[in-house]
Amino acid sequence: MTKMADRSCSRLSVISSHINCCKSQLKTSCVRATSSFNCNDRLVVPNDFLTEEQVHFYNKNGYLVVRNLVPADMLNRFVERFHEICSGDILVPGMTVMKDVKHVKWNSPMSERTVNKLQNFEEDEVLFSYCELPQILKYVTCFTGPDAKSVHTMLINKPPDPGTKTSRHPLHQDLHYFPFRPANRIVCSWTAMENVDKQNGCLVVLPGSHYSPLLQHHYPKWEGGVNAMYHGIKDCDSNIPLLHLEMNAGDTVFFHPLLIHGSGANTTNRFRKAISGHFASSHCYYIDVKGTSQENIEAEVLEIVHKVVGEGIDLSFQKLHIEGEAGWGSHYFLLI
Ligand SMILES: O=C(O)CCC(=O)C(=O)O
Repeated sequence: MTKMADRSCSRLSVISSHINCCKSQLKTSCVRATSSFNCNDRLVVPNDFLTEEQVHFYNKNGYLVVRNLVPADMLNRFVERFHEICSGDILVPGMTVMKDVKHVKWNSPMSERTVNKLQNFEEDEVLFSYCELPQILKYVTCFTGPDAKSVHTMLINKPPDPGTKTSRHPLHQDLHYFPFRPANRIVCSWTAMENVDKQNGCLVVLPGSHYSPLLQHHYPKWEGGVNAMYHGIKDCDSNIPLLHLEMNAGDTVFFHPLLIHGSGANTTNRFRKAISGHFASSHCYYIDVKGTSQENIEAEVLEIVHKVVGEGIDLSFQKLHIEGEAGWGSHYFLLI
């Protein structure tokens, strides 16, 4: 707990160095949301950056692919950093390193073949530079508005699947994981770190599904097992017309948090890496998820965090997002 408290203090001081306020601003945000922020029913914030065609496409489909947005030298640096982290040379405070469920069972050591996700890399300056890229933020702010903040970060690795199909990611909506609203002011930016196609498990999306409500999620009953926190939409129709987003390294997709998406198994002997960030307007406000479909993810997150920091600590789903305790969520205002 002392270590955790130390880490929380250091995270908070990093946060203070990015911003002058945090919790108080978030807590008052719902007031400002109604008074000064009146385009929450729009999917795109009025701007003079996106073309009419791009606005129309995002409104209709809930995503927008921008080709060749992140340069190869940056992607190479991210890959290198991933290797440094897997080899244990670098420890990033607050970051969770996840192994594929089969490697958790087999107790395999950390490596590029076993680690499937780095989560919350805000305190790693190399990886976090992704979230600060002007060309990413230029698009992000078309959806969040100018006061964008980073709320979640991931580097997702999909090593060749050895036949267990555990490299699949079930169809889901990202809003399931977020206890704040409005959904229209949240966006994910997902950049392919290498060429991604149907064979190595590119993203699949259901165009237009961002008009659905937030659906009930649970763990799919997959024979080989499912990765921790990989909830999928309950009773999802297996015949829905999914679209494979085949992309080249550096291409980036921006998508709405209600868009139904996931990814298939990597059936090749290549890797499939992507780096992503979720951003939200600092006018977003927290909601109480009690009695909603998000109750199960709240319970699971709190159980995991309590195991790490001990019982008896006053935690809430919202507080974890504010303070980033135990590596879950963080708020770094980007003030652009
Ligand atoms: O990169 C992928 O395969 C899917 C990632 C994703 O949808 C997520 O982590 O929420």
